[in-house]
Amino acid sequence: MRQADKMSDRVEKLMLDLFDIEAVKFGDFTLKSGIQSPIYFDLRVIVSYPVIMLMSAHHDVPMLIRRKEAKDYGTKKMIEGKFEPGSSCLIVEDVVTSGSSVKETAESLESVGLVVTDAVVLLDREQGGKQKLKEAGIALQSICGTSQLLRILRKHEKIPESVAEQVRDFVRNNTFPPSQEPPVKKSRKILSYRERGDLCQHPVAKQLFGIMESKKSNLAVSADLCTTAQILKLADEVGPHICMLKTHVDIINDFSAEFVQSLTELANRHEFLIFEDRKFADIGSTVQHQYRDGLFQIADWAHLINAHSLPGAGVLEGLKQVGLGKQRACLLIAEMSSQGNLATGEYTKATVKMAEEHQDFVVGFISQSQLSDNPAFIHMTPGVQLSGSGDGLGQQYVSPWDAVVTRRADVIIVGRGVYKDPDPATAARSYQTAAFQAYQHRLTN
Ligand code: 5BU
Repeated sequence: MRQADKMSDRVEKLMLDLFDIEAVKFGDFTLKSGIQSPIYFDLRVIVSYPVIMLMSAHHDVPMLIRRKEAKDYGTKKMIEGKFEPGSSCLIVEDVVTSGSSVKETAESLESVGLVVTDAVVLLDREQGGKQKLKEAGIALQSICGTSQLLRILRKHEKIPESVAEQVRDFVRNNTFPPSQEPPVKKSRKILSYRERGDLCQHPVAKQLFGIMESKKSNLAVSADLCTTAQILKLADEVGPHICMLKTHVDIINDFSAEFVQSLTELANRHEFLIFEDRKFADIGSTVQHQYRDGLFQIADWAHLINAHSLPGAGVLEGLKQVGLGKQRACLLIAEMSSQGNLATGEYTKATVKMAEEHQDFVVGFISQSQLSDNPAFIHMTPGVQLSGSGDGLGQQYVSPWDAVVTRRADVIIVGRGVYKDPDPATAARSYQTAAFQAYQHRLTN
């Protein structure tokens, strides 16, 4: 027997069962909306029907439950169950009429960072819900619709033709009209930095989102200078305008423990994090030493470091063993700003996957575009300048607006645009304003 025939036989059997247990009733019913209906579905009885109840156990996927109202005691959660922000969630409903209940459920799920693109429903009353949900970007699959149900019940002479006709008339006259708007691709609500900070597990990511929100800054300045005095002077000047200072510690001529201490004091005073752009790219055992030991002892002072995914997951395992105990975090380099770089396509995709598998340590990406829907991941984009398109050595620049609005960066990283300016504090303020206004534009559009 063909697969499709088997399926339709099972649907037929299920519909007859639902009729027999009175989950589908015919008569004169007042619906929640106040409308009089000749057909009524009461699928609460299927708690004794294991088909739906066992879906998640049968497929071994975690199940979440949405409360109608947040309980007013305990955790006050609308969504019960364990999940990672950014995970996809399939909505399973019993009956769909106008689609508004599925839409509300999708909105609750999205407000906690879950991604909703599909819903399945046992019975579609065929009153416009499918179209409404399509407009909202949710594809609805139903096991059976009213018209098929009526055909099955008529075939088995469970109801007279007059009742079937009455129901068909009712559906025809009570279909929710599709909206006048042309279908648009669903745009998910953009969460604020504060909301994303609340969703993060890692303390460094939480702290960074908190600083970005309270200082109104999504600007990181790259202090690519070669003396400690120059770096400390710059950090003090731009400190009020930045959420993060990025260093290249191996270009400093006079590195010392005192420098680290002074930089840490400035970071505390001005409230910014320190990111050492070390780009670890060796086997786990070697990067462990590079991170912990040597002249720089990076793990002792840098809140954040970054790594190439090129060596495979071992690079993260090695760094993690040093950094996790110190509550440090890592960014993976998924894309680069330089002309002709090879971090593209499958390499970038594999990097995102690696980050997803190491969320206890990896808090985001150095990238040129948004690569993950997971709101806990921070995307940082270098190669940003207000004027200038390149540096003659492969660097390629985009504007703060392009980086944040078009490419969906969370943080812009600016080096020469700030520290080469005769007045770095004013330059930093300009970049801060441009990038934060771009973020606010994204939030409201
Ligand atoms: P610039 O002066 O704004 O061009 O400095 C950019 C900084 O970001 C510099 O420290 C680079 O090492 C760093 N960077 C980058 O420019 N592009 C990349 O793809 C990565 C890092 Br990864």
